[in-house]
Amino acid sequence: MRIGIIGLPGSGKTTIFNALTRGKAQPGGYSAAKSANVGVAHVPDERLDALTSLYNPRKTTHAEVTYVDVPVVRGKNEGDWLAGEAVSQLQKMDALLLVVRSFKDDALPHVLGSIDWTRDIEKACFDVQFADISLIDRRIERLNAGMKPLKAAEREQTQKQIDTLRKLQADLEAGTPVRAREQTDSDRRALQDVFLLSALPLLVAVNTGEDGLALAAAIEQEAFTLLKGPKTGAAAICGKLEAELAQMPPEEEAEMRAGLGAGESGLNRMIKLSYQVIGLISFLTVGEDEVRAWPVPAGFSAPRAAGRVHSDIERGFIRAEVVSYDDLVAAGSLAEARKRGTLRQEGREYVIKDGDVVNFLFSV
Ligand SMILES: Nc1nc2c(ncn2[C@@H]2O[C@H](COP(=O)(O)OP(=O)(O)OP(=O)(O)O)[C@@H](O)[C@H]2O)c(=O)[nH]1
Ligand SMILES: [Mg+2]
Repeated sequence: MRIGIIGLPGSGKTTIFNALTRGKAQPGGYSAAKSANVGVAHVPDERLDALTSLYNPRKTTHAEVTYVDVPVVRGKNEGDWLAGEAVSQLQKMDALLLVVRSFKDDALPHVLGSIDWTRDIEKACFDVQFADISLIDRRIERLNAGMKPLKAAEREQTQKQIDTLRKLQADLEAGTPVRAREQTDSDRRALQDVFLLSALPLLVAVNTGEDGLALAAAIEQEAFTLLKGPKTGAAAICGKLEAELAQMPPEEEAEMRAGLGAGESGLNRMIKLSYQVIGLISFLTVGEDEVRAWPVPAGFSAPRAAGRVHSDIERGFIRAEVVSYDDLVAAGSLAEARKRGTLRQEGREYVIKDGDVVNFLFSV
């Protein structure tokens, strides 16, 4: 799970990257970094905290999300930022995180001359869709070039693919990102080997100054309305403050947060959203050694989920003992849950749900 961070030059991408991953990448100076910054964030999960108190394990392991801070291109125009190498790096991501600037700082001029984060969202979406239109053009050129030696039936297939791509392109030109479409089978086939950026889930981090803290809910609502569509999400994050908090020892950080009087941080909301828009859920395992959250795509069967723990467990899968997190906490232990009948035996067909506490039985 890799999420690519994008946004206009100077919007605060590297600052937010540092906040999300507790990283120490150098912000400022127009993409000081020549290569991408890559870092990992732990997905906050209150259930893990509660299970850790219950089991007192040697180790607690959170699910993780990887963030990639892709350096933007400085083009001829101030607004050019998405081109060439940046596009090919982003094509490998599972989702995009767009950072837009809403903090005010007279010492740092905005590349478009004024602070207007909703305009920046619209511009970025336009630029992403424009990049996709070019990617489709190139794909169609290549398909056309390869037509000649094909047999009639193959040629017809390729022509169908080109027609579908043209349709996608027309929609992009009309402002509809690929993610907002109901995808047909022929869409899926045509998209298989052209990785379009607007097909990826899109998150927006509105980078506010400290005065944005009180407005977070309103900002998020406004961003949400603007994005509409499925596979999108938004959080207001005070980038600079969060990047500083991320460098503090945990106790000091907690004290500072309490002092600020804010509820859950935008940062936590963003990490959770990142996890959700990619379509991941967590199942949990417990024990004296380790309490752990395991990320799996929604819809995974029990044996496939078991394969994430170890391939042997998938191969030798017998059954899974499953209790929901709530039922386990209510019972206080697996043994008590078993007595109460809330611990169930599930077979190969069982679809793992978010918050399932699972013990796999297997033999190899
Ligand atoms: N006052 C204030 N300054 C910020 C905030 N977030 C970022 N900055 C500053 O804005 C400048 C640009 O931030 P970066 O994080 O480097 O932005 P970026 O998007 O990575 O920039 P490029 O990689 O050059 O495109 C830096 O000087 C940051 O310290 C904020 O919330 N408040
Ligand atoms: Mg940067």
